[in-house]
Amino acid sequence: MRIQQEQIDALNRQQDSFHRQQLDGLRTLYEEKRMAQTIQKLADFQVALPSWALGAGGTRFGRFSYGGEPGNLEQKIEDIGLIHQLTRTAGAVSLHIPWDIPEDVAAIRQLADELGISFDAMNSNTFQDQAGAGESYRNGSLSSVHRAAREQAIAHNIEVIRIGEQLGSKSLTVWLADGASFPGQYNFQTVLQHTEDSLKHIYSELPDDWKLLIEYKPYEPHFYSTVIQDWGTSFALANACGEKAFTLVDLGHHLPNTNIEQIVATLMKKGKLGGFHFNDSKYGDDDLTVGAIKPYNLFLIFNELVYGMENNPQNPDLAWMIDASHNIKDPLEDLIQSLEAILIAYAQALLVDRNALFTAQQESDVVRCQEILQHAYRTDVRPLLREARLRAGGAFDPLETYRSLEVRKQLVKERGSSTRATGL
Ligand SMILES: [Mn+2]
Repeated sequence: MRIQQEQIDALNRQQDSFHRQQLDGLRTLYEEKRMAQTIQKLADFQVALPSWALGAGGTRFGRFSYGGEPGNLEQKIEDIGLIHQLTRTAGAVSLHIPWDIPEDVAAIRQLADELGISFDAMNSNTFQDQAGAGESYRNGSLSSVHRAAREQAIAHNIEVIRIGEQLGSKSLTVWLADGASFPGQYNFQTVLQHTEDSLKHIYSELPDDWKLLIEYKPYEPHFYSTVIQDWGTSFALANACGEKAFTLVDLGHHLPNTNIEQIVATLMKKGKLGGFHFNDSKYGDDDLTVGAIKPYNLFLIFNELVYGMENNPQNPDLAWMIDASHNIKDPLEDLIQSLEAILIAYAQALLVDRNALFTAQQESDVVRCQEILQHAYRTDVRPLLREARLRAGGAFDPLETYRSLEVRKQLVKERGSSTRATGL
C-alpha cells in the first residue's frame, strides 16, 4: 500500500496552531539560530532500517507472527517506504544476505529509488548454516580451525560485497557469532589470528570507496567467550586491516553498565567509529525499542556523537541503523517509536551549550557541568522534530497517523494474516 500525501497533510493541518504554540514556547529557551540549526540537522538525519526488522522477531523459545508481514524483499522495502513517508528519517535499508538476495536488482533499485530509500551497509551471515552449504559453522566461521569453513565464510562475505556493489551500498558489516561455550574449547590466540587473516582477505576485496565495519559482542550465542568480544578487539582488527576498516558499536552488545559514551568518544578521537546500531536493553542484548529503558544513557551517548561529529574530522560519517527485534509490538509501530527516540536524543544533544560546558569544565564546576547537560536533556524537543518532519512532508505525529490511516489493517488485507518475513 501507499499513503497519499493529502492524507498526511489533512491530519497535519489539524495540529497547526498547537504546533506553532509549542515551537514558540521553545523560543523562550533557545536562541533562533540554534533552533534553526537543530531543525536542519534533524531533517538531514537518516537512519537505516534493517530488512529483518519489518516482521515479528522472536526468542529462542518461540515466535508470534504479526499479520500482514512482508513476504519478500519488495514488500520489506515498501514497509520502509511507509515509515519513511511518515517520519522522513528512514531513508535507507540495510540488507541481510542470504535472507534478502534481490532476484531482480534493477527492479529493486527502482522501487527503492521511487520511495527515496538508499542501500546502506550490507550484512553477511555466517551464524547459520545455509541449505546445501558444504561446511558447517558449528565450530566457527572466519575464526574456525577448519580451513574449508573459513574459506566458505570468506567467499560468502565477498559475495555480499558483490551484491552490495550492484545495489549502490558502500559498506559491509561483519558480526561474528564465533565463540566458545566452554573453557579450553579453542585456543584464544589461534582463533584471533584466523579472524584477523580472514578479515584481511575480505578487506582486500573491498572496493576503494567501501568501508568494512566490524561489530563486537561480549557473549551470545556462546556463553564462555566471543572471538570479537569488545571494542578493543574490534579496534585492533580494524587497524590490522587498514584505513577502510572501522569499529561498529551496537548498544546492546555490552555488559551491564559499560560506559558506552566513553567508548564512542575514544573511537571517534581515533577516527575509527564507522557505524552504530540502536536498540535498548535492561539485562543484555535485549533488542528492545530504542529509548524504552534508558533514554538518559542514549542522550549521553549522543552527546559524545555530536561532539565527535563537530570536532573529529578524522572520523568518517557514520552508518546509523536500528538493530532490534519486535516480539510483541507491531514492528512498524516499534520502528516509528525507535526513530522518535533516536531523534529526541540527537536533538537534546544538539542543544547542549558546548561553550558553557567547556567553561564549566575548565573551572572544574562539577555542579554546573551536570546542570548544563540536564538542562538540554530535560527540554521537550518534540516541537523541533515535528517542525523538521513537517518541512519534509512527513507527519506531525507519525504513530498516530499510522493508526488513523489503519495501515496495519490495510497490510493484513493485502498480504493476509499468516505471512512470514524471510529470515525470521
Ligand atoms: Mn548489531
